[in-house]
Amino acid sequence: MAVHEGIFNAIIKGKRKDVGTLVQEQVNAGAKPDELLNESMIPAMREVGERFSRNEVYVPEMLIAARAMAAGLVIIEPLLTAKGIEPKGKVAIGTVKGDLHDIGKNLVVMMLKGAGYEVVDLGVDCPNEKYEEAVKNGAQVLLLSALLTTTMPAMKEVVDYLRSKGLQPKIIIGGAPVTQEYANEIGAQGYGRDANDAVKVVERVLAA
Ligand code: B1M
Repeated sequence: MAVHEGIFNAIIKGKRKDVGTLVQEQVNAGAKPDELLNESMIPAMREVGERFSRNEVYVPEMLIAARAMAAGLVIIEPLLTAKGIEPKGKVAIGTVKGDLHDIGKNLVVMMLKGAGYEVVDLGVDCPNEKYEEAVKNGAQVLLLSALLTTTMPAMKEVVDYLRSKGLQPKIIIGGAPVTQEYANEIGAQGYGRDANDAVKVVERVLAA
């Protein structure tokens, strides 16, 4: 499937109702939800970011676009997540302290649920103690998301904090500015390039 121009443009313009209607129409017409997501919706958010970098749009427009994206995700999510099967494992995910971006994290949640994992969503701006609690409540893998270069150091803080408490969960990091090199540097067990990759990395670290 090629980019659906209507959905792409409606997200960029922040037309929440139109996004909901168009995504539902496409789903009803038999479009694959993952193709709508990867070929029209995610590229629209990327385009918003590029326009922000060029000072063509500002924070309010980014926020409105994010809300419009969310209106489409509500329709896509139940189609991508598996239900009624025994979980493969328990994982927890949060966007790190100081960071409010949650669209990427929410996609990772969706893909992990779809792959059969029990997922505890710790939300955004997540303090170290919340990660600690999740591990104490049985999360085998912790996933940390960061979208800002300024919040990447909070990932290292989580790793150091948990080690200082004697906890050794497997930790996977991800988000636009994050790299495999950074994961190695802070002692995380894995790096997920995108939401699909995050699932593969969870599988790999759990099997190790
Ligand atoms: Co912000 N923002 N933002 N923003 N925002 C970016 C990230 C930015 C790149 C825009 C730009 O300059 N071009 C820039 C960061 C620059 C940098 O640090 N390198 C930026 C900035 C500067 C800011 C503010 C500082 C702006 C300001 O106030 N002056 C501010 C910070 C607020 C804060 O967090 N404390 C801010 C605010 C916001 C909004 C609140 C307005 C809104 C977020 C709303 C929300 O999330 N609910 C927003 C948005 C929408 C964006 C852009 C436009 C879109 C982000 C997004 O949702 N992308 C973004 C530009 C861009 O990304 N190109 C931008 C779509 C999403 C699907 O992709 O999140 O990358 P992404 O997730 C991907 C992968 O990264 C990966 O999987 C996903 C895809 O499959 N992934 C993981 C993510 N987490 C993962 C975890 C994993 C594995 C994979 O395992 C652990």
